[in-house]
Amino acid sequence: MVDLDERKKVEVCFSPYLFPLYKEEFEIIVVIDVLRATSAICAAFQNGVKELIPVSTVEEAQDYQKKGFLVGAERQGQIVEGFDFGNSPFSYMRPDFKGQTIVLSTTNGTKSINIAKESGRVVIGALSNLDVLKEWLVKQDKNVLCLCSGWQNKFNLEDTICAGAILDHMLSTGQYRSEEDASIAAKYLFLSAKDNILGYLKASSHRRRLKNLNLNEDIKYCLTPNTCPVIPILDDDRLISVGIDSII
Ligand code: 3SL
Repeated sequence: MVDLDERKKVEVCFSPYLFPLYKEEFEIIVVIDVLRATSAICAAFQNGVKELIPVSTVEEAQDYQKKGFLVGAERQGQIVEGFDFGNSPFSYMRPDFKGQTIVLSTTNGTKSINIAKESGRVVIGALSNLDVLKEWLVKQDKNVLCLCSGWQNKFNLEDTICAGAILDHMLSTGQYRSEEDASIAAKYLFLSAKDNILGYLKASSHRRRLKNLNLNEDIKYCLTPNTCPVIPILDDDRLISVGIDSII
C-alpha cells in the first residue's frame, strides 16, 4: 500500500484566471479546450501534422504568415480575416498538411498553452484523446494539473467534464490524490455527464455559440471521445506528438 503522503497530486483549475493560484505545484499541466482548440490540435496530429506552434496573438500569427508558415487563426469562433483556416478540427484533415509545421492562434486555447508553459510540462487534453492521455498521465507518476481554458477566463462545462474524466481515472488507480473542491466538482460533473456528454452539454454556452455559427459537425466531433489516440506535448515553442508505441 502506497503511503498517503507519497501519492502524487491531480487537481483541476477551472480557468486560466485562477492558474496563478496553482502554478507552483505541478510538473505536468494538461491544457484542455474541448470546443475546439485542443480537439483541433489532436485532429492535426492524428492526421499527420509534424509540429504545431501555438501562439497567443493574431500579430504573432501574422508574423509567422509573413515568414511563409501555414497559419490558422480564430477569434470568437470564426476564422480571422486574412487566414485560410481557423479552429475547426476538419481544417486539419487535409492531405497537404501531413508532415508540415502549422501555426495556430485561438481565442482561449493557445493562450492557455502559453500561460501554462512557464510552470510545467504542457500536454494537450481533449475528449478525443482521453483514453490514451489518461494512461500516459498515470505512467508519468508526476503531480498533474488539468487546466481548463474556459471562455475568456470564465468557467465552462465541457473543459471541466473532460478534466473530471482525467481526474476520475487517475484517482481510481490509487496512485494519485486530490484535495481541492474544484477537482471534486469536476469529477462529479463528469460522472453525471459521462453517459451522454453531447446531450448533457446541450444548453452549454459554447455549444450554443458554435451552433449559432452553424458548427454542429465540429461540436459533435469534439464531444466524441477517443477519436484521436495522440499525445501532443510542448517541446520548447512547439507541440509535437509522442509516439503511440511509447504510450501504452
Ligand atoms: O477559444 C478557443 O481557443 C477556441 O477553441 C474557441 S472556438 O471553439 O473556436 O470558438
